[in-house]
Amino acid sequence: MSSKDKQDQIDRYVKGMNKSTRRQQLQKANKKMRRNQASKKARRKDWIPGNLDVVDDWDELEEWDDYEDSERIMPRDEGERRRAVESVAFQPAAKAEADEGETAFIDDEDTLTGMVVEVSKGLFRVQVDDQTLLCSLRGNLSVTETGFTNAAAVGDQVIVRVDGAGGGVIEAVLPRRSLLARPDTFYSHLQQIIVANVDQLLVVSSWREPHIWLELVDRYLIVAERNHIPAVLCVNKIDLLQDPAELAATLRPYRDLGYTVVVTSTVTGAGIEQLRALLADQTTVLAGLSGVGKSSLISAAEPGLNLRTSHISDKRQEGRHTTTQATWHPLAAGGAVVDTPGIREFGLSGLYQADLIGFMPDLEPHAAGCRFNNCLHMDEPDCAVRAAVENGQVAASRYDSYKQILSTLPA
Ligand SMILES: Nc1nc2c(ncn2[C@@H]2O[C@H](COP(=O)(O)OP(=O)(O)OP(=O)(O)O)[C@@H](O)[C@H]2O)c(=O)[nH]1
Ligand SMILES: [Zn+2]
Repeated sequence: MSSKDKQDQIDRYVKGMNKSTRRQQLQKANKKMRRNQASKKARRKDWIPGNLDVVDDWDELEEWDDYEDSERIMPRDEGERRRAVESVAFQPAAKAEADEGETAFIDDEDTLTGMVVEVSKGLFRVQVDDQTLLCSLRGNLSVTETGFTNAAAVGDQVIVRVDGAGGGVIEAVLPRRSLLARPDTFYSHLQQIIVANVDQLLVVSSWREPHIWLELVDRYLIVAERNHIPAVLCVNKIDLLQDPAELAATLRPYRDLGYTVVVTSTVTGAGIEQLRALLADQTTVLAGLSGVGKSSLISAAEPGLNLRTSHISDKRQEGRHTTTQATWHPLAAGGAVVDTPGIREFGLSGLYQADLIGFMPDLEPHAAGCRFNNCLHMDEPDCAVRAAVENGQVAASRYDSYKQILSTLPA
């Protein structure tokens, strides 16, 4: 059965249920998903995304009743979140009501659930418990319907059919709770997934050497906003700080926006404990200019972890210098850090000038007061955003970033 047929079947079943039964089943499914943290033998009845925190607020579910109308304006991952819970909650029952004789998609004992930790040259390294399997992708694992050019990425939870010789085939990719994607280089209407199931983006700067570059910080925050991923700011090399008031003023707009800011030094050890706590049990993608101290910070927070050398050793892997989109580094306390070279370049592709302000939540509310609907908040008369900067409601540094970033975007 195609995934669309499966979804249709679920939709039909859901429509026939009353609200409270439906709600109960959704709650049960969510509990089941939370319980099912560890990887283990995958049976069809266990087809549950591991640590998928699909719904935080169950009251939101009431609003899902109208999803058919709202789905068109829902971000892709919202729709995906909804379908993930629904498929766990309703699929077995919907299936039972449908054609009894239909055979299950995956129902044998040779499959395992695991997580993709490396993608290279069309092959996937999948972590299953404490071993890694080198896997290929099932030939007909379709990417055409998904809007993505790759079927699986680092961080994806997958179902693997083992071949008994240390390898396997990825049979299915489980629903994602979030992802970091960029427009594909060749098919710009499609997205390429860089990392799946990301919990947070850690934006690392150094206070000096190199000097903190706020435009880049703001670019990363926009990347996080566009991907609906929370961001945490880390300002490193704080041992080089001379004027604490300058630091406080620089970071104030971010604290006001509600971002967690951690100030660190790998020389004095300042902030490392706080950083370690922020990383624990989270999948964190690292972003930051070369030389700001990402490697040093991660080694300080997790002794023994070296970002620049892969943790994976396997004699079948040819060479260490294969280019990968993302490298996965598990943490002893749970969670992982993911290093993604090139995040800066791809971050804002596909963004147009008029959309930019929508990803800067401190500037955006003021735009409603501009005289012109199509105001880009540069030199237009009666611009309320510029007025907000002049009267101190919006930080000048954030507006400077806005102008600089705007000048790099297509109209
Ligand atoms: N003064 C000072 N220097 C630091 C600190 N953290 C790292 N460094 C130095 O900064 C330089 C760059 O550190 P790395 O950890 O390699 O930086 P990175 O961000 O991983 O750089 P790339 O690997 O190029 O992305 C090294 O010489 C470190 O010793 C710090 O807190 N204070
Ligand atoms: Zn304006």
